[in-house]
Amino acid sequence: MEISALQKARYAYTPKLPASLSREIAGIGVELGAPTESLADQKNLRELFKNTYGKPLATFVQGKNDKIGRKLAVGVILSGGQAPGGHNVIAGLFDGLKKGNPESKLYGFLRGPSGLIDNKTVEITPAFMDEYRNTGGFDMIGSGRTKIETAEQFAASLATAQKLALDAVVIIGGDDSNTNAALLAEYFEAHGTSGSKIQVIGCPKTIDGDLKNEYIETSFGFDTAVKTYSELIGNIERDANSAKKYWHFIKLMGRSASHIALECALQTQPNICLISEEVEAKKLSLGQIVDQICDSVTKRTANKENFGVVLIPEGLVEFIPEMKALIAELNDVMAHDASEFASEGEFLIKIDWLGKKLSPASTAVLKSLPPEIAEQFLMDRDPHGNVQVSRIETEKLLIGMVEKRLAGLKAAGKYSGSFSALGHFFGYEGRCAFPSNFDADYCYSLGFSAFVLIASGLTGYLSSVRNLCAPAAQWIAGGVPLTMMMNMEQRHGSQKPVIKKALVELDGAPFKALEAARSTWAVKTSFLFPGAIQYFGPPEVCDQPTKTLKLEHRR
Ligand code: FBP
Repeated sequence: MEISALQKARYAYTPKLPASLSREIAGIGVELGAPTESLADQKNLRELFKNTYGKPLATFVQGKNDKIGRKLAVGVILSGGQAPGGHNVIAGLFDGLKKGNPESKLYGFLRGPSGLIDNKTVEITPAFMDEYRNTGGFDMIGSGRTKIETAEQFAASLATAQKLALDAVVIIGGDDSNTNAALLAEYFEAHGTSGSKIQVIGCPKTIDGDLKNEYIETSFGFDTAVKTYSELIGNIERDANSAKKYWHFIKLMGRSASHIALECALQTQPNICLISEEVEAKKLSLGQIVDQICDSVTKRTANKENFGVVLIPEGLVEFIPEMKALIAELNDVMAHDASEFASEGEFLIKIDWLGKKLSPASTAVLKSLPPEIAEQFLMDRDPHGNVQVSRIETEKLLIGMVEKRLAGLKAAGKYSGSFSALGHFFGYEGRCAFPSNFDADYCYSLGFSAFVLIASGLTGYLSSVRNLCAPAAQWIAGGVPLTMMMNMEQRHGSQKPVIKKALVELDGAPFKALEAARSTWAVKTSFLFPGAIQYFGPPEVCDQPTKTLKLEHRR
């Protein structure tokens, strides 16, 4: 295999571990806290997770661990969208297993959870592992979005795990995949042969940054993805400031939450950064959002600056009240009348048919959209029932509406500038970058922690590494019970147990930092150019966590 110079250099990088995990393996003890409760809906969740509800928090400390040297067989799954650092989670898990007992085995399930259902595996050998250390991507074993949900799928998963004589399965995924991990842990506890119950451990992955809480400070991949996008945004800002002729509308991945857009704004200081959670809280209509953008455009024109940068979170449309209602109604129709919907064929026929199913207000909103955008609202949902926001071209929708509004202002003599806009979407560009030093270290530590949780006999936990603004040696490693992060939510038309998504908090320090600066940025060019991720060099350039993490956790 031909490899780049950087890939070769990254093979030689040794990820840092917290002190609690770098000691001699038999000295890694586990301290268990008091029983825990779920975030909400305790009664329902206790009932649904009879065997795994309410486990104690686990923290790794100096101590004696008699179980850690057992010979183990573990299977690992990469689930959902790619996020930089996934290979290092596998590396941490692999190295932990081999350190515990050189005869332990690690299997990779191919192409996501379906690999577990269909028993498609590869054994991870030392040579195979070495090809992927500190590299981006999930190509080592592939990923997928299959959801384990039917009785047959759960039974097939158990059969595979038993056939391979597994002690545990590790699921590396986001909120939906870890909800699946919680369900699988419960199923294995309820159905496994007594004495040989198969454990399930999750690891917090997603560039979206929305799998976080008191014990999970950030999901892995967020750090590298936002730094990659910020580099690109900074480059575009410099181009805009050089040519002085374009407004750039940049949609940023992140699904529902605006963490990525917010962090990129703090790193690059664009003219405008929309935050979906604020749009929802203030019940801003699409028209009001367009007004905000036009206000900045007209003020900058007055300063002879007919250029600028607007950041748009991917999930924005789901938070604009009239669009949110439309999407919710569409989701229900598509869940309950799926075959009828599919058989309606042509887009225009579908729209007519939907007119009979949707409320008059939602029908009007759908019909008011440019047809190519309306069509994007009707595309297939993902296996978890979510609308695929990455495929809705919000940046184009906003450009079109701003152009129209400015034309009106011009006709009324209230605007005299020129407006030429370009749309961009940054998403896939950031998901498979070489993990930053932060993500390389964090992921390796998460994988190693997953091993210690397994070796200590625990199940139904999410691997957790905290205190991330401190040097790696001071990170605090352990596990958080999956049920502790759950509540009940409406999915596919009924109430389901799910891990709660963390959205941007409007009283949180990162949003406050944006709020304090944005009126200046909207008018005055204040661009900041972070440049490319650096892997080698001074710590203030190479080893800084995100601004979000620092604002939320630096004491
Ligand atoms: P996960 O939640 O699985 O980590 O995926 C994140 C994400 O990158 C979102 O930001 C984006 O909306 C979605 O995946 C795109 O999905 P796909 O890769 O299936 O196109």
